[in-house]
Amino acid sequence: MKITQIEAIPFAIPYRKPLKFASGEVYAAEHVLVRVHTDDGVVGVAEAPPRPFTYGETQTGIIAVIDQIFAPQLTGLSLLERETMHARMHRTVGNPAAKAAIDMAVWDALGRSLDVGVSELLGGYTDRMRVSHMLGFDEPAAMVAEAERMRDEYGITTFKVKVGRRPVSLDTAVVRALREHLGEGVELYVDGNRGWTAAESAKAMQQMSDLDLLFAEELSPADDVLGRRWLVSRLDVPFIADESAVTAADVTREILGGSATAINIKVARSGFTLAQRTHHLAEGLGLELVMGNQIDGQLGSMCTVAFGAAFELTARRAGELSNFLDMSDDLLTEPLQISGGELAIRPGTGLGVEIDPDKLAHYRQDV
Ligand code: MUC
Ligand code: MG
Repeated sequence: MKITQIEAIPFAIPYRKPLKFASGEVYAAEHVLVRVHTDDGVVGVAEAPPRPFTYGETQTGIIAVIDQIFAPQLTGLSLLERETMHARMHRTVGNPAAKAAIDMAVWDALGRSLDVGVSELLGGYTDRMRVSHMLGFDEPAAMVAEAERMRDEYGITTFKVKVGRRPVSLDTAVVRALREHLGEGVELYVDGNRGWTAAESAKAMQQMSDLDLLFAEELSPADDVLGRRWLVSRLDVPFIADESAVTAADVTREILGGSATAINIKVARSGFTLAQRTHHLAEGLGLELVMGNQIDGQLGSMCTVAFGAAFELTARRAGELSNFLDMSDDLLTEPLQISGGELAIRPGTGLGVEIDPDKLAHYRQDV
């Protein structure tokens, strides 16, 4: 179970329609496929989605940090020495998606080596999650039509609505239209990606106070410390910290400082090992958890559901697992299927998915 090689392979798959939100927009999945090889011939896989507008990582930077720093540090370690791996990677600040993809590929390789599923290895609570679909910026009618299609085709009844535009009425009109067209039976929450000030956020939440929102996420910047604390203290729904709470230490700071009351776990930026730490901390603090989406492809979405299904606290809420549906293609031999509003983990060992060599050859950018 010794690591012999770590590969970082760039690939690009276009989106059928871009996803737009307050801090950026994504037109193509320009991700990095990470493969961890062992001396037993096992290969673990995961994908790293660079999000320069949130974490400062780029596709080229992820490949460079893996090739030049992490691969030499980790080659030769056993798959079981995960704390040693993290101690070594921790010497380099930042680079969350690069570290996370290595961590998840190691867990996949470990599951394959032990002949067990990763989700069972992590916690094994259940085998599926309800799905929440993230709706990017558009006109109200287009966002309603997308939500209706997701409900009718896939049975999805939870929607995260991107907000943070100015004036705030652009977004509050969308949320109102969604509630009016979809009715009381759906769950709606909003994510501002820091686009509004605290005062704008309070105004928007006031305008939507009759719309029965489940959560509000990262409406204003956490760096606006007093404003954010003021905002969170006056809301009557949990306020989710997403990009402001990447590590367990960030979670502690944001929660104890009164700047959030719930947490978004994204395995794309924490991997399974650090996500476990955040999960356990949140459980101890009595916080709501939502499994988030870093605009993941199918491999990343499988990683998210594998972690989310492993614990009662993360399986309780719908996970953001469906944005791969907007991609024109993917790398897996068997595409993920959402049905009845749910996504299930795959039976089998590791993550239970395989990379299609022809698709990888077609989409990889380094040959
Ligand atoms: C979110 O929850 O903020 C968009 C980019 C990213 O990294 O995450 C999102 C979704
Ligand atoms: Mg978010």
